[in-house]
Amino acid sequence: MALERTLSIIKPDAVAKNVIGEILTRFEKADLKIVAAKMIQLSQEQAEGFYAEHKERPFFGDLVSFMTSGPVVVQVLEGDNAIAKNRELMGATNPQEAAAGTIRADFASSIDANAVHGSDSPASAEREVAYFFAADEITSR
Ligand code: RTP
Ligand code: MG
Repeated sequence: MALERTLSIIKPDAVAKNVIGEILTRFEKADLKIVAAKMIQLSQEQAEGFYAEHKERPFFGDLVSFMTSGPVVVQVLEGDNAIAKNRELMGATNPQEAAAGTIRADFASSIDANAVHGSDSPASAEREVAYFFAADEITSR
């Protein structure tokens, strides 16, 4: 299995619900290491740039306003198969379709307020990690 890094974001709804620790615990219990982390308030420009691939989608405006509605916690997770493993822990985008025991099944409220983001491929992981973290902000252990 490949040692990978992936970008995770705890979205404003989950921060507001005070479940940052519960979500981070799931990553740690699944043997993903948190090798970088910070809490930030995204600007409109930052959110638009991050989700640029969805620019033409009908939900883009709602997505950007939701992601800027409060602070988020961005982290880099490292481990075997980290990208797919994190997507499994997250569950489906729509919490009503998310498997029992996943982060979105347990903490998301709607398809917009769906608790977490996770990179969906090695190429997006590389872009997204670099979007939020300089190389010297990521530790190795
Ligand atoms: P994410 O990028 O946040 O990890 O979520 P994802 O891969 O599961 O979903 P994606 O297709 O990349 O969509 C990004 C975010 O946009 C919102 N969305 N709304 N109303 C809708 O039909 C719709 N579809 C997507 C969700 O908040 C989703 O997480
Ligand atoms: Mg996505």
